[in-house]
Amino acid sequence: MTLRVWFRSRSSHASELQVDANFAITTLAQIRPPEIEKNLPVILFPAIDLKDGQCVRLKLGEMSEATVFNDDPAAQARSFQDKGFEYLHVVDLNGAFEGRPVNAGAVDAILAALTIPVQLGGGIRDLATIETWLDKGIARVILGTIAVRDPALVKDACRAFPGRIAVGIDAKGGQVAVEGWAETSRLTANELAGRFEDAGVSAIIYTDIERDGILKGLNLPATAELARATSIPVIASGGLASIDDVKDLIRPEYAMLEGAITGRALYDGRIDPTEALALLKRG
Ligand code: AMZ
Repeated sequence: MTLRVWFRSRSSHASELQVDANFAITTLAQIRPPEIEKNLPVILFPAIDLKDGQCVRLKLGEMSEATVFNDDPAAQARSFQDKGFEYLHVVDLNGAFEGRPVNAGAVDAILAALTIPVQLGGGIRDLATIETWLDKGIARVILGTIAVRDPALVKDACRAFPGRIAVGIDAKGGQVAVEGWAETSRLTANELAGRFEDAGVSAIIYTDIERDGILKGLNLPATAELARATSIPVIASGGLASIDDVKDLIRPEYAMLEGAITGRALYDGRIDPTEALALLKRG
């Protein structure tokens, strides 16, 4: 049995899907009808970055520059959900540096405390770890280093877990950084994204490292440039500083973006969640 359906993509693209008898979903073709670009919801993802079991924010990805905002990640996650956020972004920072999950206990506690979906990155480097997290209830995993080192693994994961694999592309000086951003590859963001065209990656989270954690404002022009170069929905990350960034997200030229990550500005109280979420709902 083959069932073909159309779905509204959060990106600037719609995709024709084929759902086979095993309910595996394969993208058959991608088109860009401009009329569906309007009025799609923009997701604001509150971020929980975990270091040594605590919720922290770093500056420019430096572990030595950590500010602890909460020592109870599950309570922090619950508070974001209670404020109306609909999707949580979690990073296991120790995991990203060590190449394996380190803050699994804190992630388990977050999952137990929430009903909203959670995306998780940091130290997820093989299929077994991907499967473990998805079985535990992570909505989608974010693959960073492995997307540079072993793109075939990302493609295998997309086939095995349709709709549940995102790629994290973190760029510094135009080059993609890996291993907790301690190393820089020779790839540009566009080159890396190009490797996954038609692979079934559900989203790219694009971080401008040179803005991350220092409230410099989102780099929306560069994020939009990446979004125009790929059919994969793109999420903006790094530097979101104020409600003005949120307002920019609903400008027509950025309508193709799936959403944005907010970290320090939220913890600092520079953004009022109710105001931000109301703006995005109207947009
Ligand atoms: O802040 C950092 N130094 C950092 C960070 N936030 N290093 C990696 N990461 C995040 C990426 C992505 O979500 O933005 O970790 C994830 C990638 O981890 P890995 O282990 O797949 O490279």
